[in-house]
Amino acid sequence: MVAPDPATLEGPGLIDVLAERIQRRTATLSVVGLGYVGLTVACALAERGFDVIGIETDPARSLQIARGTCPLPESEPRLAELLAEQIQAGRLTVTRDPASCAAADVILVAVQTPVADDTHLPALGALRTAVFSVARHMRRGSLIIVESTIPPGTMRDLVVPLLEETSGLSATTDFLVGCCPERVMPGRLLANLRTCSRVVGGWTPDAARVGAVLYRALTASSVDVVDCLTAELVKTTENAYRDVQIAFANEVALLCESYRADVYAVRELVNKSPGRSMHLPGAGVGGHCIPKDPWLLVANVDETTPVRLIPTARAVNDSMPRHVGEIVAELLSAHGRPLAESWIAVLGYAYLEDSDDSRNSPSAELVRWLEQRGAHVSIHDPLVTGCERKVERVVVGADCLVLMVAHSAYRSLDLEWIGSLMRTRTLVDGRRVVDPAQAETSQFAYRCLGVGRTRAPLG
Ligand code: SAJ
Repeated sequence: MVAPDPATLEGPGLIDVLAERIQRRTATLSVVGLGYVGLTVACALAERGFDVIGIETDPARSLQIARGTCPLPESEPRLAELLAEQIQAGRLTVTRDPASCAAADVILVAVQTPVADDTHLPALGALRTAVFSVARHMRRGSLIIVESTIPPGTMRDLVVPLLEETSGLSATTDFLVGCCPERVMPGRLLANLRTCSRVVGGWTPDAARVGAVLYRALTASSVDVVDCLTAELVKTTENAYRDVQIAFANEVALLCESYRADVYAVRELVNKSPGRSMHLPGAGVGGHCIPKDPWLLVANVDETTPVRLIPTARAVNDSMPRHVGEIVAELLSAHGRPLAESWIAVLGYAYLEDSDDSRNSPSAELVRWLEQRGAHVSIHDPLVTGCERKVERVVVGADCLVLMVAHSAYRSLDLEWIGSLMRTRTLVDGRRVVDPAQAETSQFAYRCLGVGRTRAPLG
C-alpha cells in the first residue's frame, strides 16, 4: 500500500490506515477528562490493548490516578483493580498537560456538561475548554470524539467550529470528528461499556465509520452509525423519555393518594396490559443524568417550538421530595407533633437504591424542606460516606422515620426494635420499602407515597 499523504485525509487510505490501526490496537488514544465516564473508558480501552494517555487537569485527581488509585467510590466493580493493572502495565499514563494529546491518533473528550440549577441552561465551559485544548495540539489526520452528553446542535455550533478555527484544519479534509454519548451508570460503569449499544455520530461518514471501529472494540452490543445531530438527540431523548415516564408514575401516585387507592396495585395491573410499562413512583429523581439531560434536549430548540411536557415532567419529579415532606407534616400533625418540634430520621441519602452516589439526591431536597420548617433532621445511609452511623443512633428519639431510598438494607429493618427507640412511631415510605402490615404490627402510623390510606396504629 502506498504510504498515505499525512498532509490530508485524501491521502491514499489514510482513513483506512487509521481504521486499521484502531482495529489492530496500534493506535494511540487520549481521553480528556477522567471523571466517571473518562476514567472508565480510558481503563477499558487500555484493557483492550490500546496505549491510552489520560488527561486530567485537576492536580490531585491526576496525581491519584497516575499512581493507580481510583478516585471513584469502591462500589464500581473491578474499576480500581483495572486502573491499577493498566497503570502498572504502562498501557495507561496520566498527565495534566493537554499538549500530550498531540501524540494521539484518537482523542475522546469526556467532560461534564451540567445545567444551571436556576435557569436549567447548559453550562458548556468545561467542554469549550477541553475542545480548545485539543484543537491546539491535535494532529492532522486524527479522530476526535465527544463522549459528553451535549445539547443537540453542539457539535455543529460549538465543537466543530472551535476545532477548525483553533487548529486551522478542516473537519472534512484534515481530521475526523464525531460524538458518541456515554451510556454508563454508576455501579455498572465497566459493565455498561461492555453491554450497552452505542450510537456513533460522525461529522462526516468517514468519521462515523472510523469511530464505529473504535466502539466495536469496546462493546459486545450493536454500534449504530448516524450523523452528529441524531446522536446528540438520541442520548438526550432517551433520558428525557425516562424522566417523563417517571413523572407519569409520580402523577398517578398523587391521583391514587387522592382517590384513597394504592398506586402499586394499579401499576402492577396496568403493566399486565400489552405495551404498558409504567415506571415506579418515588420520592424524587436524582443522579447525574436524568435531572439534567431533559434540559439539554430542549436547550437549543427555537422559541417557536412549544416545549411543555418535558419541563412539566421535570417539575413533577422535582416536587416529589416536598410531597414526602408534606406527608410527614400531615402524619405528625395527626399525632400532635408540629413539624417545628419534631425529630425526623431520614433513611437513604443516595440518589439510587444500593448506590453510594448522592449526586442530586432527592433526600437533600427533603432535608432542606423539613429544616426550613423547623424540624430537626438526622440522616442515615449505609453506603454514603458521612451518613453511615448506626441506624439506632439516627432513629433514637425520632418522631418520624422517612424511607427515601430502597436500599436492600432497609428491606430487613427490625421495625419493632426501631419503634421502641422512637418518641413517636410514624413512618413515611417514599419507595414502598417496608411491608405495610409489618409497619402496623409494629405499632407505626404508616403512610406510603402513592397509597391513600393513613393507617392508625392497631389497638
Ligand atoms: N427513578 C424513579 N422511578 C423509576 C426509575 C428511576 O423514581 O421508575 C428514580 C431513581 O430513584 C433515581 C432516578 O430516578 O433517583 C434515576 O434513576 P435511573 O434508574 O434512571 O438511574 P440513572 O440516573 O443512573 O440513569 C442511568 C441512565 N443511563 C445513562 O444515562 C447512560 C439511564 O439512561 C438509564 O435508563 C438508567 O441508568 C438505568 O437504570 O439503566
